[in-house]
Amino acid sequence: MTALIILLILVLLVVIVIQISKVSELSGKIRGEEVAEQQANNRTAVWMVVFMVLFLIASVVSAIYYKDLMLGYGPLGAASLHGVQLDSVFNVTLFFTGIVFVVTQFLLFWYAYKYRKQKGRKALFFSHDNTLEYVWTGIPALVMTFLVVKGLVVWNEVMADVGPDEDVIEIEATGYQFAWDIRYPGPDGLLGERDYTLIKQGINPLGQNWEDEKNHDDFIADQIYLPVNKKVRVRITAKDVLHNFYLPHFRVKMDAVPGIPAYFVFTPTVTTEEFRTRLKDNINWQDLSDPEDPESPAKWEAFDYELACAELCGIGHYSMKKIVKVVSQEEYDAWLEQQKSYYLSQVRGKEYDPNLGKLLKVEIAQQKRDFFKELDAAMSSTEEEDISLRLKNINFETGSANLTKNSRYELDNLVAGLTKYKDVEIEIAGYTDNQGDPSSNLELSKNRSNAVLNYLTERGISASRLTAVGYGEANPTESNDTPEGRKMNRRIEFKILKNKSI
Ligand SMILES: [Cu+2]
Repeated sequence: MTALIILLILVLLVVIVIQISKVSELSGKIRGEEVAEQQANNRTAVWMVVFMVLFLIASVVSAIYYKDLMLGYGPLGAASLHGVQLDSVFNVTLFFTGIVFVVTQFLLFWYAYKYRKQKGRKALFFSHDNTLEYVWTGIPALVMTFLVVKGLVVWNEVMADVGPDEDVIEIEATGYQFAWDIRYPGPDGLLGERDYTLIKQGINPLGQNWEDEKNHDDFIADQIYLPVNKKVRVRITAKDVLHNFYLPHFRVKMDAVPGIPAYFVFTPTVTTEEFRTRLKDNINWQDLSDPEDPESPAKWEAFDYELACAELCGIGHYSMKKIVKVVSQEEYDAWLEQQKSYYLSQVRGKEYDPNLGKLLKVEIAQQKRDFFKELDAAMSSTEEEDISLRLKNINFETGSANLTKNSRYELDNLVAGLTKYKDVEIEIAGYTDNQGDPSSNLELSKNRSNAVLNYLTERGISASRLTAVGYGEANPTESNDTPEGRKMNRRIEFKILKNKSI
């Protein structure tokens, strides 16, 4: 409705101007052409000055009015270390160009007024003036040099790569029509190799080389999580066409070009929560985040940093948005803990897994983490009873007490555990399933727990802290009717003898 009214007013204004010019044309004919022309010139000249004043006032007022909605001003100050510098470069440039803007606009309209055509006035012939040439070449050259040098200094700082030993989180953003895949390096802190020929939709979307160990713990995150005040290096790539990795609040912007590696290093300095507090008292952020829903939170409460694609890359371009969360180191660590390696959750054990049958470093590390998680929990528990823990990754050759090669990692975890808690005494308990003769099962379980005991004593654990017991078919944890259940029942446990420890 408002737009319609404005349109009508504009149409009416045009009609009025046409009518006035018709009237002055007619009056001109009556009064004589020359006088009429002089009057028209005077009128136009005055309008020029009026327009200049209104135009300059509108420029300044609108800039002040919209200040808080523009990046770099009010609550939208930079949320990264280098962003503050970039904003200052923009402000310095705006200061000089602002002066030039006001002066040139003033002169343009003022001269149009002053030198309007008047009877008897002749134009001055002016061919050349050296001083003027010096002034209007020299001053802009000086100002430009200053701006360029200042800009270059900041550019070199902003675009500097990380040093070899710097503490940095490296992540990778791959743009494609129409989303971003954000890859994190996992606990090893290193991103694995990629090869575009390995890309397979649904199986290996990024073309990660699964024979590269660094890939085994990499994960693809659905949001960008970053700890505050920690340097981040983003590898920026694209799979199909040109995209642009744009984090407006952090002043990060870089083209993502297929086949050309690019990067951006930045340090977020304001957490999402802190940024919301910045917006809390600002008038532009008080409306409902969803105008249709009166229960929805205010805009400032619903605020999130976001990643956008700043390249018109196709019809779904607008949907290339991802939420960015900047959190404390503790929250970041907790989030990391929950993320699942793409390889281990989607590829491991499938027919296209090139590492079938191999125990991987990442799995050994996981075994260790799991082992200590359980052991530490058991040791800090206030439970008076003895606590039994299953050694999940110890296996024997079929029907014998020979430990398989890969069992050594779990055994080494146990050695480390007993070294960490040096006052603990344990019982090593061997169990079998119910297949075969019960007495030979009992014998086998005894031999197996003894094999574990021997391994421990060979690695310096005092035999006085260890007891090996074979329980045979006793105490099944699962039904012996299924192969899976029997597999679970064939096991080695160790019991922390609470009452004997100090
Ligand atoms: Cu895009």
